[in-house]
Amino acid sequence: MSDSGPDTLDGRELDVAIIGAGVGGLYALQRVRDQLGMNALAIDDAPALGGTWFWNKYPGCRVDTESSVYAYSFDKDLFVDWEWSERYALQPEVLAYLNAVADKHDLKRSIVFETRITEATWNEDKSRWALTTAAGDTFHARYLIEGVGLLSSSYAPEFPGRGDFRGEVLLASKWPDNPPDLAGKRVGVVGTGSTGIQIITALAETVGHLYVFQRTPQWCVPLGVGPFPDATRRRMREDPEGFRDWALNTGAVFGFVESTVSALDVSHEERQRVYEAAWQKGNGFAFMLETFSDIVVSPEANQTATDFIKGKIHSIVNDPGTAELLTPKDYYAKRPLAADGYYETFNRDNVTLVDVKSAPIERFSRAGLVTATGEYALDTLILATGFDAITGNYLRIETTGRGGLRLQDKWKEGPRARCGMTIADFPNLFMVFGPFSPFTSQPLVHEWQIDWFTTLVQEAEARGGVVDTEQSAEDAWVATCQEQMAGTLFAVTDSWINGSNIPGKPRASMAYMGGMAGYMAEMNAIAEAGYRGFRFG
Ligand code: NA7
Repeated sequence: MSDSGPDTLDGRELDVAIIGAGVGGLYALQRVRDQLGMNALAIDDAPALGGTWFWNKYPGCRVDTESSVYAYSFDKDLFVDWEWSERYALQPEVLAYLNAVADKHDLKRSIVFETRITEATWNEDKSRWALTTAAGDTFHARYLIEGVGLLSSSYAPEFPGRGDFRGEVLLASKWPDNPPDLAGKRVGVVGTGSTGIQIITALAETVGHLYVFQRTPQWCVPLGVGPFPDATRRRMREDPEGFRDWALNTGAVFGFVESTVSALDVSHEERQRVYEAAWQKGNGFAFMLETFSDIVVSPEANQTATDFIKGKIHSIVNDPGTAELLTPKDYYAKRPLAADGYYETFNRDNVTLVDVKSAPIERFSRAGLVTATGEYALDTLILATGFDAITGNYLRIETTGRGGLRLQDKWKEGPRARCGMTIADFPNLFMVFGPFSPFTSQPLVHEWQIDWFTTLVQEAEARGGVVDTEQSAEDAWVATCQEQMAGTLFAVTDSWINGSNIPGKPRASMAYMGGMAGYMAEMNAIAEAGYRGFRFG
């Protein structure tokens, strides 16, 4: 338990319990404790705050969303005065920012660290949640906010023979505080998603030899790392609220305005010009969404983008066989990747691309990793194998709502929730960026959702102290999201977005694809209609 948080949770009666002290949990705490004057605590199993930014401190870890929109706006002074040094902040800078927010608002005294919530049970008679920790403490809260993270429940495949391996195995998403010095070592990386490509580009120059174990290649563009742009800083300082409102109304809130032009409505030359400019500028989300409007919905438009990136791969990578292995065969419709110099890395003599699609990883050996066709001697193996995304951390808490309904049963075939925030039959429970939230970057949207559902909490306080979601309203929200997702190529392209990265996980639609402006309009309409689809009392 932290020095600054309370000594014990056992027996405590709270207005609000917040699970998680990451980007979502921290603002939720400030909002309910300081703005609404409620008795609240946040609980996190990490020894310090930051959530995903606490755990993910692997080499090269940085945001690949513009830093300008990777911040809270509720504290206008910090929003404009925080001096982001880079356009895409490195992990230590993001963590420093979150600590600065927490220090300024004295949040740490209300956070209980190194404590895992294992059970949450709704008590119908007392209209409150009973929460149990891994240590066996029980406490109660009238409202429960879960800021448990979209991409925080780590996934690591279990290759047989782990005990035989004499080297070290590191999980990127649980990077140790005192990592081994990898300079000059033989290092393997399994996984070539957003995490893997950051590690690969960060380590290639310093390690002795890097083995990249790639199962499925992904389309990758440069990121365009550089200093924080002065023009953006000026815009934020001149009109912070205007900047925030602009960002929230840009579509997916990544710091640029989404295109409204079809890739198929312009000439081949114009397309190449637009793609080349986007490549030079960098940023995966921008390459996917700022260039043309239909890359993620039209197979033909998608192919214009993939033809361009394919051309880049083959012009950059010297060995044609390696270039071919690095070229994806599926749509450009996963969470887009961006890293400077990624493809160039494979021209280095000390980097070997190992295709583990055609020759899967079989087991560890004493010396390293064994695939169907060979053994690779390693000092260190890094697993960048992703997350049980979106639903994973909710389902790790044994959660029981009205009438003994278990969340684990309700979500057996995939999540069911309304507005990305509430779940029918789980009263007074609010998720920060839960399933069926908008497909956007996160901090500003977390803040927006927290403001919205805590205003609903105030409404509940005035109307009996309990609010639940009507089943029909939840069904309608899920149906809308399913319909939106079915119109995109994300639905048919394997990735964590639809759950297909985790063996045995049901493939499902889990996001609202109508853009942040559409989402805000729907949420505002619900509130203005007296919280249509919610039951009070
Ligand atoms: P991702 O994007 O889910 O990538 C995980 C990678 O790990 C991907 O290349 C997987 O290959 C690979 N993987 C997983 N299991 C295996 C096995 N058994 N063998 C070989 N390769 C494997 O996770 P990230 O952490 O990179 O990124 C997730 C999000 O975190 C990201 O979007 C950011 O927003 C933060 P596959 O494609 O499944 O063949």
